[in-house]
Amino acid sequence: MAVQTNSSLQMDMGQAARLNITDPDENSVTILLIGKTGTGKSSAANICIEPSRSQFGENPLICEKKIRLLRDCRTLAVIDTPGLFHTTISAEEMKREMARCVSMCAPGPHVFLIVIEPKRFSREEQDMVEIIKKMFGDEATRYTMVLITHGDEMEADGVSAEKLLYFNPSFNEFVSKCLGGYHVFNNNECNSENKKKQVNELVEKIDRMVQRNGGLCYTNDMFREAQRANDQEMFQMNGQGEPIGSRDAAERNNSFVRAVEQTEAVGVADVVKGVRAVREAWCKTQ
Ligand SMILES: Nc1nc2c(ncn2[C@@H]2O[C@H](COP(=O)(O)OP(=O)(O)OP(=O)(O)O)[C@@H](O)[C@H]2O)c(=O)[nH]1
Ligand SMILES: [Mg+2]
Repeated sequence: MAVQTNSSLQMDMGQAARLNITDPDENSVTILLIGKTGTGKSSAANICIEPSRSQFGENPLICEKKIRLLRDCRTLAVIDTPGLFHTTISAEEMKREMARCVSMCAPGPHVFLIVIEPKRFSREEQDMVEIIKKMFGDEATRYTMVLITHGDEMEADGVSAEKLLYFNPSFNEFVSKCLGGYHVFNNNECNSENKKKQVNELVEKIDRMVQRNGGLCYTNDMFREAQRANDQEMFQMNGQGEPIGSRDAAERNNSFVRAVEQTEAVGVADVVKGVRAVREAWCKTQ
């Protein structure tokens, strides 16, 4: 039975139990997609997850997580986030969604996949690595990778990623800060074999990066704390696989989520400050 919780965590509960997804570190790959509005995060998430009934991106203002099985029997968990610098979401809503996103990633993501539409690469994106550091801690940069979308348009224009890196020094500088390198996606790809190929290649690159990082996902105390809310939600399902209001209880008992609620509202344009405030408030509770 597929379950939709109020945090948009969707999965097949029977399958999840069989796959032992509560031990995500060894048996799964967790991708956190992050980036500016409209860069292709949800489209890329859909390619990764091979949507059947439901799709990422129906509500662009919430974090969503979906899980699928990889060919080597590991699970691939994909977390899509609202666009940073979104103008229609309030700072409070953004903070809550980022807290949910952290909780969905627990014990931590294997990759912070920064999604870039090359034609719209801007100053804001150049700062993205700093944003990730402020949100998740300095070490997180070792787990960052750039996902360049609109590979179809690049191909039509005869522009390769290598050319972009060669002719655009600020893009080059940005990519070199992401220690996992880059990968190109054509989210408009219709051929299912080609879709699978680009996902398999992405997962291979993530695996190589994780190996370089000692074979573990990125985690820190913040992610571990957030996992408690997630675990409580998972365990407190009723017999039909439906949550029993447990998310609320888990959130009330979770210092990370409480910290989110205690931070002061910030301007919508300054999402970074908002998420940083969440982190600092959480640190004070420790
Ligand atoms: N041609 C082409 N169009 C793409 C590609 N990826 C995304 N798009 C288009 O770009 C638009 C935005 O894509 P989304 O996947 O919704 O972007 P997003 O980052 O999830 O947007 P927000 O959730 O609003 O932040 C859509 O019209 C997509 O069809 C791509 O690789 N090639
Ligand atoms: Mg989206």
